[in-house]
Amino acid sequence: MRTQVGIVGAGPAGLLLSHLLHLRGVESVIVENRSRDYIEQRVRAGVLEQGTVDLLVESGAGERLKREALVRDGIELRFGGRRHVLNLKELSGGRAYTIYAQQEIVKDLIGVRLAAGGQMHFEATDVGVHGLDTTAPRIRFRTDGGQVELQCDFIAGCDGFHGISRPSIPAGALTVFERVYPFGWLGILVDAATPEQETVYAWHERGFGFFNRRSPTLTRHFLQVAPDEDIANWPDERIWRELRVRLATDDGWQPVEGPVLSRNITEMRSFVVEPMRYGRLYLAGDAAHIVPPTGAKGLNLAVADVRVLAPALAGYYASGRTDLLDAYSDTCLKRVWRVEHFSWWMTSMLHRFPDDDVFQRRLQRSQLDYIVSSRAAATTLAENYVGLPWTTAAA
Ligand code: RFL
Repeated sequence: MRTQVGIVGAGPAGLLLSHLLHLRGVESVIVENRSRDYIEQRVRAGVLEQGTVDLLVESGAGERLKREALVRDGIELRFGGRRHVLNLKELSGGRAYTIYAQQEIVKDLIGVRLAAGGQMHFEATDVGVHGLDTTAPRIRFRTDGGQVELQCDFIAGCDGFHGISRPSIPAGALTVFERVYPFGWLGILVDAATPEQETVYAWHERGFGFFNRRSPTLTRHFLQVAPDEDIANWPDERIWRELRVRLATDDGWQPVEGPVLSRNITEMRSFVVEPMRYGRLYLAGDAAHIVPPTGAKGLNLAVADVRVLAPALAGYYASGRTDLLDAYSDTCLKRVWRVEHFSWWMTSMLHRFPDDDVFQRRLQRSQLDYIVSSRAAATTLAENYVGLPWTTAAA
């Protein structure tokens, strides 16, 4: 089997890359180790930057998103019993953010790929990448039909943080930058709509709390918990009780309760590898970098990577140029580090750290007070949250 670009992983990065390459006349094959059903149900991100939405719509993958997504102008910072709404759209000169679940993007992208005759192998096992430093890299995997060797010109490693692409690069060829946070997030998806329009971020002595409306009928809540917390210790009643305490307002806010449709605990990590390339393997999305979800950036960054990679690969096929491919890693890393900083900053400001003393808590409160009282400080948060403009034109 042969293709131009072999893609490992059918998450947002791999699927969107395949779609953008197709629009530019470049052929690709996706190899995914989970079932289609599994990846179409996996609950993860929900907050999309303006640029992510624009790219999905312009590329023809945003029809349902345009109809169903919730466009939001502001967020609320909640602390000291008070609500502080920041109008991000006004602060950022007209850019908004959009709520549309990651699994819906995955469904939409699989739909457009299948409609265009795209090749995707789900439930592949023993996936491996080989010959990365040659001009003939290969993806080997096993399907129901037996062992397959996919010969490629290039491989895109879009297989997330736990995938096989990054670990296939020889030790010493990559530099790793990492920070693991001493807490996790317990997330629930609830079958009930909250009246609040804004995404709410709460600072509280007992730890961080969050919720936003995911759709006209669903709400997503997060609570900071210990990193090794056992989810069995969190029956519904305890979750609701904790949300009531951490998100309490002087005017008597109460969560809108409903059946809990899913629950999980996520670790919190910042992680970057440099460079995002080895030979003919290009890493994109969570395979190359992770941010704690406080800034709502991981999926957006995955989209930003493939927005650079697709035209770089297409430029190679159109005219043999390699300068865009050579610049890929440096181009992406500029945005990656901006987003790493923003995500670390939001996380540090809003969470309770085990070794925090009273001094540290006062500093956090001062920072929050400053954001909700200074237009300059609020603008910094706003323009990062809705997403800084792309700095490179898509060639
Ligand atoms: P993904 O989505 O992990 O997709 C990787 C795909 O590769 C497959 N795979 C393999 N395939 C073949 N062979 C192997 N050996 C393989 N190993 C893995 C996997 O099955 C999967 O299908 O990576 P990608 O495409 O880079 O996308 C990244 C995003 O998924 C991630 O950054 C976001 O979910 C992060 N995130 C958020 N990002 C946002 O932009 N906005 C948000 O509001 C937001 N909220 C969140 C989040 C992540 C969270 N968790 C669960 C980590 C909230 C949470 C709680």
